[in-house]
Amino acid sequence: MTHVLLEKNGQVAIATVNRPNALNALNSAVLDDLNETLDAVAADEEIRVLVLTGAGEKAFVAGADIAEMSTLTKAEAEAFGKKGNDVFRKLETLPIPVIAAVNGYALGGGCELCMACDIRLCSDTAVFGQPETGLGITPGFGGTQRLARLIGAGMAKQMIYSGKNIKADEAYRLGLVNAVYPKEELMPAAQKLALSIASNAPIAVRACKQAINEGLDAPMDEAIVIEERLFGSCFETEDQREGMCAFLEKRKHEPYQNR
Ligand code: DAK
Repeated sequence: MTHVLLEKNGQVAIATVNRPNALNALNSAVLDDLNETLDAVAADEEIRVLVLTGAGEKAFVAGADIAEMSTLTKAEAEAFGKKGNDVFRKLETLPIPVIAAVNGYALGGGCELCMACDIRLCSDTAVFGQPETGLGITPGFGGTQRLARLIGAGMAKQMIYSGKNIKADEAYRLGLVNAVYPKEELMPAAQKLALSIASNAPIAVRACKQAINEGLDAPMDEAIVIEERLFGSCFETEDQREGMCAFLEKRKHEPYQNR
């Protein structure tokens, strides 16, 4: 895989979209490599948190590849949209948390990519936007759905209809990102957060991700049942027993074993 680099530091892995000459634009080859990377991460039981970022100085991901898209037929465009949506959905439902470290432009498919992650941190140089209507198309990798869920329909419609980009401070104000850092502090901050998540019980973290994701799409009466089921699934695990015994015995818990 050349278009996505995967680096593993113990329980935290960093995946870097690596096509800096095209500002990491997503073509079919990048989507294929991202798909393979996610499969590899999901299969590696040691990895507890994934950080996703972009190569180079300017961009997280500057969108789907406009050159590749420009000549697509309707049928090919639908297939391309499905390919991207399948990969983004795999990312969104990966059984571990994913932190997007948005280190520059996150436009179109790039904004959509970071929205499929659990948590977004960004550099003060980051720029977000859904410029598709200016290109004669709609967002195609989930932008019309995830942006409205994250920042509300009113602001999502304004961003998508106008195609206007927003800077990091505005993205923070809207709740699109959780925090903004000076460029050089972004990756250390993402890794620090990743380590703190990785130190918690993986079965519980995974259950929380599933409960939040599935519950958001369900009516409250059903959502609360999803939570009850996942809450129950943590019990009788080694990590639940150790976590609670450690509290009662007033000691620090042993490292969690994912069992
Ligand atoms: N696609 C292809 N190449 C791109 C690119 C992109 N999205 N963004 C940048 N590049 C390439 C540039 O063409 C340039 O290549 P060379 O000319 O050097 O060969 C190189 O990256 C450096 O870019 P610039 O020279 O333009 O760099 P600047 O710093 O001057 O400008 C910029 C940076 C980010 C403001 C500018 O590159 C830009 O505006 N880029 C396009 C941003 C954009 O519009 N992104 C949204 C793309 S549309 C769907 C599926 C998916 C989608 C929609 C529908 N279905 C199937 C339904 C998704 C759509 C999108 O993401």
